[in-house]
Amino acid sequence: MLNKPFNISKLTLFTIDDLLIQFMSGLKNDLLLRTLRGEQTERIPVWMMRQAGRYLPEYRALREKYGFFERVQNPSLATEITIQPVDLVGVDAAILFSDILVVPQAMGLEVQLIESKGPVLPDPIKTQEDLKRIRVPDVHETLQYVFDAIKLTKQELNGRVPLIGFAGAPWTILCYMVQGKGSKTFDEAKAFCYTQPELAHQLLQMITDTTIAYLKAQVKAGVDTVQIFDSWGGLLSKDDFENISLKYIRQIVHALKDETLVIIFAKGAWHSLQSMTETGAQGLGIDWCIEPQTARNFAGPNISLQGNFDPAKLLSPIPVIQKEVKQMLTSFGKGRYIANLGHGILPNVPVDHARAFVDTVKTFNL
Ligand code: 1CP
Repeated sequence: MLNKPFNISKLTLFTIDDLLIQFMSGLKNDLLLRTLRGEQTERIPVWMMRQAGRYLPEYRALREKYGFFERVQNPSLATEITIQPVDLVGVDAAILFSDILVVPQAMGLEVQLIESKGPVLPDPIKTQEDLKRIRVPDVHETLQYVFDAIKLTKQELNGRVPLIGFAGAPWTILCYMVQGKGSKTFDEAKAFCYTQPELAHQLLQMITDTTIAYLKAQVKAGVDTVQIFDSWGGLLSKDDFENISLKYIRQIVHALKDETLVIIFAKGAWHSLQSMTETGAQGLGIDWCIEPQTARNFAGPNISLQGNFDPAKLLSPIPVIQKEVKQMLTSFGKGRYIANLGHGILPNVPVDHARAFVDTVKTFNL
């Protein structure tokens, strides 16, 4: 009788078990974590990739005053930006405001963020000689500001929602370290892997070792789960993805498996969803170019899928967003599903459209 669900508010149904788990984890809303563990939840959790960013006027105001890395390296600014979408849009998880490029920076490469141009690394890696300029750093010496930001954010969140930590996948980090800037094709990074494979694997291993230490320290500082962003995984063929990307992601998931829950998001790498599931990760991000049912068939039943709303569709009128979101939720079906976009939110999305996305998920009954 005690374990019958009962109403606490109009929206939520809790069982005594749910309440006990939530009490033990110190989180008032742990929908995301329970979904990753494959447990039943009263509704689908929702967050948005790049939710802390330029579509929010409150973020743009801080952007006027402080440089990008100033915002990233100052724990109280990073905390404020991390929490903005929780307060303003009502997402079920916070993701630490930082960037995947703090890793090459910590390894010894200069990284600049140039207004309207994106990231620039003026001295990229091209030769064996260049490799001598970088190292696997002590993450506490180089990235302590991230761990301080995590501790402060956890304090300020005060258990409202889980905090997601993250890092780039080694292949995606190599893309920037070799190409030196953003690119549609990352042709120089690919050529580097194809013409100097030994060097490429040395570099990928150094990035992997750094990332493992970095993510372990994020977990120790308090993040509740981590996401590995392989934004450029989809530029590789299935075989190359296995050899250049997944091999290293596997090492990372393996190193973290007893410490936290892991989500892999390899944009465009639909062909490898099954292999990614076999890494032991608990979540798989997917983009809008694969249908939910096809992704589920590839991934099997034992992993949570996350995605896959086309970010550009948030520019549609609100009633269209509501209709399309409901259609997406229906296609994914019940259980092991986290609502999200298929890539980062665009800077020109009106805040009330982002809120409509989140609210439609939160009020949806399957
Ligand atoms: O204010 C600004 O103009 C800076 C824009 C910006 C922001 C808000 C950059 C520069 N990074 C970030 C934050 C960021 N980056 C987060 C914060 C947490 C969140 O809200 O999600 C995260 C998770 C990232 C991760 C990131 N950085 C990725 C992987 C995710 C993705 O979108 O594919 C990548 C590829 C980067 C590199 C990067 N940093 C910034 C930009 C504009 C880019 C992309 C450049 C390119 O297109 O190649």
